[in-house]
Amino acid sequence: MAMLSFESKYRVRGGTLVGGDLFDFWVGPFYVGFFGVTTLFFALTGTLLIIWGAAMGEGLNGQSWNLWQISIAPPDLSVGLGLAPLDQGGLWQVITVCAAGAFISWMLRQVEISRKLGMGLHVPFAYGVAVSAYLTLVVVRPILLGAWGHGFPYGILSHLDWVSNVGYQYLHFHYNPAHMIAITFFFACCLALAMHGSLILSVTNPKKGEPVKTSEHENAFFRDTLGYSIGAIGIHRLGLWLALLAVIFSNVCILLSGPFWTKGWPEWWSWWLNLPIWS
Ligand code: UQ1
Repeated sequence: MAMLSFESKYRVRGGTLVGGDLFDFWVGPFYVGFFGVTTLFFALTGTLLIIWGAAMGEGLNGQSWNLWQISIAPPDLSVGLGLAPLDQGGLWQVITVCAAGAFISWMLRQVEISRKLGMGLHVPFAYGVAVSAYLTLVVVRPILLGAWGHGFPYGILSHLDWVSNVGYQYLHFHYNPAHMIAITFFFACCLALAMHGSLILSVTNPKKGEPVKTSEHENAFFRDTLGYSIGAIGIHRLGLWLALLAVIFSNVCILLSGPFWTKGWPEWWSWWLNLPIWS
């Protein structure tokens, strides 16, 4: 693949965490590195195992090769935190190791590339928060509950069923306070991106013949509308935190459900009715 003229300037040696110079090279546009190799290994192995599981007829209703119904289920709750035979949830366990291995390898490859370029580690950090959501669901919460069977099944429809079932187990999941906060951050994140995206496109799209507008225009617009401008770097800090907090509170909301609260979430709010001020 052709290299862009400026690319060679950034193809510098070093910054690796593992392997020294051994994997410090590119294949076409892609940086390899030790963690590029491990990402590829785990991702390929995990994917092939899912396909193998589908071929073994692990799907819902015993159907395989129906894309919607293909599902690799975790072991029965009775297995606890032990290892299960491959056809009884063991495959799910191996695939989970592959997925975690691939996600963490990808993050560490981002760290190596950031170090190579002398950048901050914000990208791997943000990506790591996304990975934490997966690990919370299939590793941390199952361990706290004492069984791998609490993880979600790997299938398009089956994982939706899992979300629905776990939700109804707590009667009305929207009463989960951490769920409420997470949703608030998700919505605020969408609002911030819509405001920022529209603002940037508006200043870079002036009337014909006029020059592109400046950051002064951006500040002036929001000072005129809201009385406040958060600034060019500020909006990116805000956006990143809104996104990260959405995921972090999602982790909290599902970790509370089961390990720390087993009743319906609507009942949690009885602390309000039980306040002594009402008597
Ligand atoms: C903003 O104030 C700002 O600074 C000029 C931006 O930078 C380009 C923005 O994108 C947005 C959306 C705002 C407005 C945001 C708030 C929180 C007032």
